[in-house]
Amino acid sequence: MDLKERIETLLAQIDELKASCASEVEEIRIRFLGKKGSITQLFEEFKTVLPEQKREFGQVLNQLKNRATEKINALKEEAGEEQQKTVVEDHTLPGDFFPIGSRHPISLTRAEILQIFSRLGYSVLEGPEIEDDWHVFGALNFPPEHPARDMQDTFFVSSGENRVLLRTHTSSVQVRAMESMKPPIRIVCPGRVFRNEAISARAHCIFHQVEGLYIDKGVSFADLKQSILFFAREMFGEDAKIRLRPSFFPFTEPSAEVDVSCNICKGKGCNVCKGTGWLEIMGAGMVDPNVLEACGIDNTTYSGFAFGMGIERIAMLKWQIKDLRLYFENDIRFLKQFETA
Ligand code: 2NL
Repeated sequence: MDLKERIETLLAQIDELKASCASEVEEIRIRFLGKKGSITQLFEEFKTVLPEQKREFGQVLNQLKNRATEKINALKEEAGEEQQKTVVEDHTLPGDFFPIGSRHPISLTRAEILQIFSRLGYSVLEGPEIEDDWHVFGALNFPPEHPARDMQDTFFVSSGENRVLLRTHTSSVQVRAMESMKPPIRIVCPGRVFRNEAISARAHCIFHQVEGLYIDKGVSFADLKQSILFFAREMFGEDAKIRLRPSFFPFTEPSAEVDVSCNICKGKGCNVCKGTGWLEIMGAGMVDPNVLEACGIDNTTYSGFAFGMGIERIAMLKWQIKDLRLYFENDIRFLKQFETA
């Protein structure tokens, strides 16, 4: 084929070119105009053309190059538009995924506890985390030398006559309620509490409590037992049983430690209940008459019961969480497991 024929063949090829994406256009450009491209090669060969023919061939060669460049630019533009169209118009593409997070096991458990007691007619009451000696210890029948008042257990904000401290239990909220309300009083008090303890798998210096208080005429220990049994069945399933062991708290008399039957081995004994078939869930008792008096409630007319539980502990039993520190680390792999809880 002579030069003229080859130029004509290339011109026909260029008119027919099609491309569906930008990378195909680039391939075409390399094939024709790249360093070793067919048009580039013709320019090499043009150097050997006889001087009298140079004028004629030079013109057609330049025309060929311009046609190729125009065509490639047009294809480029088309491919770009095509790509944009896809993005704008394809409504079947999946949307962007936004992670919505999940509620923390402590808030889930807190909400469930409060919900159960609200069905028994309890109101939810919150109070200050920073307290005075009276509301945390004095009104609750703690003797002046009680070890819980010690520096080792309590965080103090200030010392001296009217020392200010972080509450070690939410009983302080119940003391405030008794001081300001007339019986009947039926409240649950959730909140953060603070103890000066070394952090480990089983202890933390900040944890969460729900305390409950019921004061009226003729409230008895039988009422306490039935209310706690109702709670245990709602929280751990209708087969749940409870067991009360004698205990001591300065603010209740008599006092008890409450166990629930192990919901993992159904009471047979496993490593969670350490072979006993029982798990401790709370402390409880009849409000000490000294506490009622200190809070301005007539202890000859009224009686009441109170109880207190750690939310971390209830959540541990519910989901077999083995280490308290998991609650505070906010490791997304731990938190994600409660997405549907
Ligand atoms: C526990 C034990 C308990 C109370 C808390 C209480 C509050 C008032 C009066 C009397 Cl104002 N008692 N609270 C009673 C018994 C036990 O908590 O082990 N908590 C985690």
